[in-house]
Amino acid sequence: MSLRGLGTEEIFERAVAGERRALGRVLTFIERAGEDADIITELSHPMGGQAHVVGITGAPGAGKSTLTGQLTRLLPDLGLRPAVLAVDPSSPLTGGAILGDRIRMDDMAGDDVFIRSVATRGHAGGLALSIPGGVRAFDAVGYDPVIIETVGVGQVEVDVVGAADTTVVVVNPGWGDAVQANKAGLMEVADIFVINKADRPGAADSRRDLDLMLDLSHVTGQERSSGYRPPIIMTTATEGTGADELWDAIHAHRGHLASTGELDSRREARHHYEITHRLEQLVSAGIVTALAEDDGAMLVADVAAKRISPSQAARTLAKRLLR
Ligand SMILES: Nc1nc2c(ncn2[C@@H]2O[C@H](COP(=O)(O)OP(=O)(O)O)[C@@H](O)[C@H]2O)c(=O)[nH]1
Ligand SMILES: [Mg+2]
Repeated sequence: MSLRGLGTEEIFERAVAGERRALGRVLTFIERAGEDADIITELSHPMGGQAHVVGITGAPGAGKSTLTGQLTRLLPDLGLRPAVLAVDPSSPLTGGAILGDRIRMDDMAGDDVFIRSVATRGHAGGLALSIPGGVRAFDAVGYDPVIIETVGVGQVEVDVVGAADTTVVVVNPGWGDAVQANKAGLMEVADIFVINKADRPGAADSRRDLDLMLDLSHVTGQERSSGYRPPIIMTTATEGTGADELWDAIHAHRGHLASTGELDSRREARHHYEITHRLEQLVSAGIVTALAEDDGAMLVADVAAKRISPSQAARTLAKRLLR
């Protein structure tokens, strides 16, 4: 059925009713970050909070997409409806290649699975807002779990994926990978480690190295406080080996979160994070406006003429902004 002529609310309702094309449109609204996105946020927020949000991160080529593909193949058999938000720096704005090549994509186009590729370039609202928005939409529509796949580079990506309920860090055989992950701040956010490409030489060594790293105090803060130690799962994603074990570990982590009350605190952190970014956006927009207005321009002239200092000008504008 066509969506033409429908309002944002109606499109959202159709998405909730299970219309895939409507959900696709809802996700586009969120990415464009306009008025429609705000309406979707209002509608979807009260309905969310059900889905288990799983972040999967790691270097490009580590096998995140292949592994995610295996999970989406596995989960419907367990009665689950997984959705994937793949944050893909190589993807064009139109969301071209999803999870690698077309064959794999078609393979997974079942009704119980929804996969969305989000390009990082030309992103109006910024990933810091569109990822939580996309997760909320999937959640409201009844997908569970919601998997976020991101390359673990850049602060926003680490923040977003670290704010998932469960964060999976994927590395490959070879010590260098674990060191890179550590540098990128991924060790601290990992709830589960995956050594993918376990079919390659050195997988057992990597496991031992990772274990040693986990023994180091700076990454075991979490363990000390709650008795949880991130497990290390070996996978060969191209063959599907280990995907079921990974899901078991994700599921077990969810149980741990629920029993310790950490699920609530993680979600609180997520809200905190999103509110912060929304606030930053509002304030930035306010700054642009304030400076463009007449008295803003006058303050700039005053600074140029040395009647006031730049900090005085900024304080004056801040007072007006926060009024
Ligand atoms: N040998 C081997 N290759 C793999 C494995 N998993 C993924 N690959 C290959 O690694 C490449 C990158 O995989 P991809 O899932 O796109 O990685 P991503 O960038 O982390 O999403 C692809 O050519 C995959 O076929 C694995 O377990 N073993
Ligand atoms: Mg990928």
